[in-house]
Amino acid sequence: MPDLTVVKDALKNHQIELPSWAFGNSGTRFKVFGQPGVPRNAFEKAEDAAQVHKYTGVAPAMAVHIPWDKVDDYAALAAHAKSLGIRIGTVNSNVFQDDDYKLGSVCNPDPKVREKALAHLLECVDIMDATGSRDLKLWFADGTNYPGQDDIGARQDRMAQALAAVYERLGPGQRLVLEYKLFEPSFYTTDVPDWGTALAHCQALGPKALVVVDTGHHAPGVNIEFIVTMLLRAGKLGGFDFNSRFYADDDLMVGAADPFQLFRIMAEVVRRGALAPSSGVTFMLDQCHNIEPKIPGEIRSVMNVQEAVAKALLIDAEELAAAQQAGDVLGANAVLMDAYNTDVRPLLADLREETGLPRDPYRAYLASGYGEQIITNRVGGTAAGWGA
Ligand code: RM4
Ligand code: MN
Repeated sequence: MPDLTVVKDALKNHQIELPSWAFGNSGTRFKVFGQPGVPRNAFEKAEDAAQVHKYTGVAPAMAVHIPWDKVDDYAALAAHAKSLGIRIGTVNSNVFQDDDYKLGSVCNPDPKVREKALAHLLECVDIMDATGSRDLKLWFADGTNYPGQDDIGARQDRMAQALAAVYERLGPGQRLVLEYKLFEPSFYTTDVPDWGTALAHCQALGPKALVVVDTGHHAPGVNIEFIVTMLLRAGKLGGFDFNSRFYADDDLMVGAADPFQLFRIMAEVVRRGALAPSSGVTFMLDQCHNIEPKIPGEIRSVMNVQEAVAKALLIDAEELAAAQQAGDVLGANAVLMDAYNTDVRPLLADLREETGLPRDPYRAYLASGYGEQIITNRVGGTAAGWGA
């Protein structure tokens, strides 16, 4: 049995980063169902994120998305977050919502468009300087829809050039993290479709370039924990964008579709000592709450991650190694399944109580009245949303 004090300490130190966009209105290309009380700007999003941290104690950072979270004074935003007991985390760039990007951003055949996209990425690094953020997250919608539409290799050269310029601009302690996604919005080629492509670019750049695994960005059946292991072995896992997918890039709550997959991923993370913040792996959520209430949706997601982490920490590593060495196929599998089938909710509730947190963050938040308060207070202005 793993030492319970070690398990509890690991759980206490584990941190989960929240996406600002999860607090704003979002939807599908069919309809955005607006909700009352949603934040109208990045400052109010930080207030909502702070609520999630208040009740869970493990979510002290909020990632921002530029320009969705554009403000006049980023240092003031960081100070506001600090006053609420959280910090501004990863800065996510957006080079996919401008008419100029119809044929791509940094891979666009037109050098003027490439310059514009690069200028935005560099502006994001300026923002990191002001907010004290470590990571710039890059996700590109770049790709083509038809064979022959553009030169596949030339697009890779343009990508490499832009990445190198961003890399050059990074300050000490700053990193770029590159996200891949197999398809959408382009359907014939995507310029960074998989972890191999992302890794190849990051390896060419150097130690401050790492790969992000968004759990929703894979084809059905892909063994994500294998990818995680490969990236950890290479020292190139920058972080996660957690969510659940039933079909494609659904951005549904992490742990909803396949909690067992989440456990298997976390088992590899724990196995390779990458859980602690000092490992440099960011555990971020990348979700949209289209029909469910947003703050409770984030709290539930944080709890789902914690449950997977707790189960992963409960794997008896010694027993597992012994079974593996002995070639005991079923015995090794049983060690894993014993941990997965443990009900860790009482353990997590006890741990929260010990650290002065409510045993059930979800219910405690609902009972707090904050949800009703924001509906009353946030009248007027334009609700923030990603404009689907
Ligand atoms: C992308 C990707 C990015 C996110 C955008 C909104 O599919 O997952 O991480 O910033 O969506
Ligand atoms: Mn993502």
